[in-house]
Amino acid sequence: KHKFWETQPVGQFKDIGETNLPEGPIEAPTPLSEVKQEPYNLPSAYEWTTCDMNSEDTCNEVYILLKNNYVEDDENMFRFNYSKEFLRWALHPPGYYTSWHIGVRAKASKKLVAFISGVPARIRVRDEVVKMAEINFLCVHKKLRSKRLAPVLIKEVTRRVHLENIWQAAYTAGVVLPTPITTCQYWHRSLNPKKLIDVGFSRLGARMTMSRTIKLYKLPDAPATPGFRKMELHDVPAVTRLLRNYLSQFIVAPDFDENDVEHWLLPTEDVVDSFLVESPETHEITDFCSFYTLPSSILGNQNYSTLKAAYSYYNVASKTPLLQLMNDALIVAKQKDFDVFNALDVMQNESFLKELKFGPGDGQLHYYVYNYRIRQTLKSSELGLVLL
Ligand code: MYA
Ligand code: JJ1
Repeated sequence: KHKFWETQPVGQFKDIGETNLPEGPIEAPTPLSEVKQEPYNLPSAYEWTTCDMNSEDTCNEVYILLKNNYVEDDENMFRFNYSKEFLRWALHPPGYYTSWHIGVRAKASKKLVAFISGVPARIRVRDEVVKMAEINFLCVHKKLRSKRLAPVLIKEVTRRVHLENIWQAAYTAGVVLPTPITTCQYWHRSLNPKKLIDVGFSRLGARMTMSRTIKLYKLPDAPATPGFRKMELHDVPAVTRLLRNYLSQFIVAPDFDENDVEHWLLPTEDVVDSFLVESPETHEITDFCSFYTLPSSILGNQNYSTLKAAYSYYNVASKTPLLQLMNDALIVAKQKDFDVFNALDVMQNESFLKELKFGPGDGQLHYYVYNYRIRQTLKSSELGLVLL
């Protein structure tokens, strides 16, 4: 059934329940001299290109490919529209490799027709920190689908990751592949219910009017927690301590150092927002919340072309109740004109989703690791990792 994935070092469906298999790498690393030195073959009309995202033109080509061909919901009403600034941020964390930003062009026109990317990350699985690649933005142009190009892209990024002596990877997908380490549910909190209903993102509930719905989702004008403010550069050490301590309770989570926190969590306009609570008395940093900006194109609506969505990222509540902290996150997201606030049921998110009027979406997100066996499927609340 999975002609490609059956050949790869990933958990296979037939092994589910085989609790005796050891946790850890499925295949041992090979000497670097044994890693294939040449790129995999593409159909003869296509060629490999390495995408330098610092180049305005290249970044624009990747942006346009994804804008027109990336992930849609199951009814093809919305398509992710990652901004250029977001893509540059997502692909340039500390220690990134330009060689892992891989495109395919049509030889004749030089048009970019496919893409896949990786970035390096240290991911902790129970008590082991594993160097991995996070694979994202796999995309094949709509006109080139179902020609088995995706396996070639995946093999090529695998080869280039191996050349850097890295042998594991983490990735997410909306489709079921062999085999998820966990499956997460998307939840949505309406901030602009009228627009969400007008574009078909949500529906008027039974026995609900528009004005009752607007009232239901109303939020205060300003955050409630004293000392709630935007994160700044000088907060990086304190946020790193808070976050490392918090993430230590999850079975799979990133091993963030200060450089990672500066890159991934320091606010970047229209890309990532982070807030914290600084105790007005002690000036201690006690709580933290963050979300990233990922708009979706609205396909075929007369009145609107973009849905502005915030996605919950990493949140830590050590003094403020998590419910109150996330309510403040909703308030600042509303102030910033987001239409919807999305979250997965990872970490402790279940504790606030229903009370803060999130509703379950029709999408799920499956998490995977490549070449690393995890003994049992995790609960989504045991996962401390959010990929973009
Ligand atoms: S997830 C986002 C993926 N992108 C989209 O959904 C955008 C819209 N769709 C497309 O662009 C195409 O439909 C894609 C497939 C490119 C997805 N992950 O070429 P094909 C398998 C992995 O004929 P197409 C993200 O970015 C499928 O099961 N495999 O199909 C993370 C089949 O294999 P098998 C997938 O539809 C990506 C084969 O591809 C996915 O033209 C992580 C068919 O190929 C998917 N999302 O193209 C990648 N969808 O027969 C893995 C389909 O075996 C990274 N397939 O079932 C692994 C780690 C690598 C690094 C390792 C380092 C050590
Ligand atoms: O956004 C999603 N679903 C929305 C829109 C559904 C439109 C019709 N299909 C949804 N809306 C309901 C909201 C409602 C608000 C009031 C309270 C009740 C709920 O459910 C879904 C997630 O739910 N998104 C997708 O399907 C996009 C793809 C998700 C897989 C992503 C794979 C990414 C790979 C990255 O590497």
